[in-house]
Amino acid sequence: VLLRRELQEALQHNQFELHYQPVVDARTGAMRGAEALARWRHPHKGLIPPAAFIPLAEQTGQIIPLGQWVLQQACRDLRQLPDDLTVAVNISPLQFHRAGFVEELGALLERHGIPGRRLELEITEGVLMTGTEQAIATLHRLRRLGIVTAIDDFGTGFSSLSYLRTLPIQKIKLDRSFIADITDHPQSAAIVQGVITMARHLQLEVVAEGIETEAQRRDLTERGCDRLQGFYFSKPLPLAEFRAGMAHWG
Ligand code: G
Ligand code: G
Ligand code: MN
Ligand code: NA
Repeated sequence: VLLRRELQEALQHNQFELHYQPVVDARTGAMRGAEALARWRHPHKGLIPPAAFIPLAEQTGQIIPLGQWVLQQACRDLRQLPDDLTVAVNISPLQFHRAGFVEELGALLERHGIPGRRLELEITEGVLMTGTEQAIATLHRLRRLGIVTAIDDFGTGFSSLSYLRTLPIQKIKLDRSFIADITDHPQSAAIVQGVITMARHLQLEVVAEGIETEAQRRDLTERGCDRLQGFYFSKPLPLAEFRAGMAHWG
């Protein structure tokens, strides 16, 4: 088991890395951005995926310094990426609701000379279940920095859809569980089509995650999905490999 102390040491000894997974334009296949995903390069256990340490970091509050490191590293990496490419970063509820979050982020962008439009934040529906008024204010302030906000894992939470009317968000990321059985289960296909249609009327961009096959790529494109992400295009890669692969993704 991973301990709080191990996580503390990992933060002190710089054992975290960001890997990047391309997000492509559904119609043209051209890469438009990437999602940054945290990895822990453990000295004995090898590469540890976020599912094994993010929940612990959230329980202990260590997600705050870890989240700050992630945002800082994303800004450093953005300087090595083309100006028209956006990077999406996952933000935990604790981070999002913390006082000073927007100010710190604004200062970070300024320090690195990164325009806000190059950064996207992925938040989960859970973020919106508490302190809605404050969440709306935070989203507006992020927007004023030019930052785009996406609802991640859309469709897996328990919150009401009514928040889509009131929240200043710009994107929906359809959870990969829907994509996985779209070709076998008409129910999943119906949900996906419903979300895409609704999003279009609300002028929200839709990203489908977990695209693994050509059939899924075609299906989601025909249904009007804007952006696609998944192993079919590429798994998440270390920055150097991601940059090397860029030419290939158009
Ligand atoms: O890369 P992988 O599919 O194993 O990621 C699993 C989950 O971990 C993702 O769904 C993502 O939400 C979460 N995750 C990855 N990187 C980060 C991060 O930097 N911060 C937070 N809060 N969550 C992350
Ligand atoms: O929860 P979130 O959507 O932020 O996390 C994305 C996670 O999904 C990453 O951990 C990444 O490794 C994983 N992932 C990305 N593409 C695919 C895919 O095509 N199939 C599956 N099963 N997982 C994927
Ligand atoms: Mn995500
Ligand atoms: Na997701």
